Amino acid sequence: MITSITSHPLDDPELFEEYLALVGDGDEYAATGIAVALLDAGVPAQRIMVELIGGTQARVGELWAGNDWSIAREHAATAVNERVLAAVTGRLRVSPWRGRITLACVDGEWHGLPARILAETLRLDGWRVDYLGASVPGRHLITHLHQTGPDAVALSCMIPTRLPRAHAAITACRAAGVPVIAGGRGFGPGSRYAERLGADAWASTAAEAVDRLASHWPPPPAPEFPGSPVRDYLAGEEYTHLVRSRAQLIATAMQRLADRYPPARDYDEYQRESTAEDFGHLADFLAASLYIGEPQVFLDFTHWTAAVLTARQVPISAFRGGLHLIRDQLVDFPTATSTLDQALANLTTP
Ligand code: B12
Repeated sequence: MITSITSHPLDDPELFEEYLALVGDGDEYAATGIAVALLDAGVPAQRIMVELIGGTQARVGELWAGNDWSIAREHAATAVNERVLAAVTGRLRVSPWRGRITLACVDGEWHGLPARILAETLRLDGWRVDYLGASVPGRHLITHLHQTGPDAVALSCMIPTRLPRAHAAITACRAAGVPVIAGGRGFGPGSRYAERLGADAWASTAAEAVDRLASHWPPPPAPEFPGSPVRDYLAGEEYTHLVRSRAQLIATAMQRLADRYPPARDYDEYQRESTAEDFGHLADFLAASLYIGEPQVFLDFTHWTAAVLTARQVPISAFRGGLHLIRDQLVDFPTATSTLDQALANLTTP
């Protein structure tokens, strides 16, 4: 338990370290104690949710990626943060006066906590929020809109592989007459991807979303309404081929694996399963980068994967071999090939 709360407690790195240690230890009660003490000391709830809970959660991800924490410890920490968030928001009562927002994670998107933080932040700002949670299939989202008639849909996407589904959801919401604000790391570092997929607005954090929605909402309809902007690369030929041949691509890569990377001959069942899963991630990130027309989506993924593998003493040659096995099957597809070449070139520099 913290001993004292200074006038600007969230500027104190020690407080974050203490909270992180409790979360990492699964100590839900003590972690909640810190958050509630901050609230009682007058720290705005929005800052507790975004900076303390959200900031710690991002640190948890780094600790897992660096192989300092196991997946189990990461899951336990996430569960504690979810409980602390519930404890903080359970102490707040704000009557909605602004309007109604539907908040959903894109189909196949399981990162529910960032969206939950956003939901609670919007509630504090006077919105009535229907939080639909993780992985909401597009058609159910649209049914919900028809039943509730919200002023906005807030759509969360934390991994770029879900961007094609985000596009479908954005298009359907706008066709139903409800403007969409998009957000989450999957939409990239700026508003570019969100604009490309036809969203009416974008914000990088919950705090920014509050500001964006509080003024000039709804936005004037974009000129392309009701459809989303038609671009060559969205669902272009290369993307369509990759998605259709995904299963075959992975199966062939698995068959050729031991020739390209001989230690794979001794892989046990679990290792083979994980490798097939990794090929699936490769294919999905490549497909997303083709869909959105941004090789950087794939390059970020390979850069991050290389760091994760290195932290676990997996030789980078195994990863290079995997990239070649996918590339060899896509030689007729120039954008895919050049993206894979860039990724391979980047891997030479540790
Ligand atoms: C916890 C976690 C999980 C948990 C999620 C549990 C839960 N209930 O949320 C589980 C275990 C399910 C998970 C699974 C996976 N994860 Co994960 N996960 C994380 C982790 C550690 C934390 C996420 C989080 O809560 N962050 C804290 C929040 C507060 O961060 P934030 O982005 O700042 O949030 C703000 C904004 O995004 C914004 N925002 C969010 N939504 C919206 C919506 C709107 C409309 C607006 C305006 C704003 C907005 O507001 C938020 C608050 O300010 C991150 C690491 C990280 N650094 O974030 C990885 C991370 C997101 N995961 C990642 C990956 C790869 C995966 C998996 C593919 C792993 C795997 N191999 O299976 C799967 C994919 C599952 C899926 N299909 O969704 C990668 C994504 C990589 C990439 N290139 O995009 C990350 C970044 C890890 C990494 N690289 O270090 N994960």
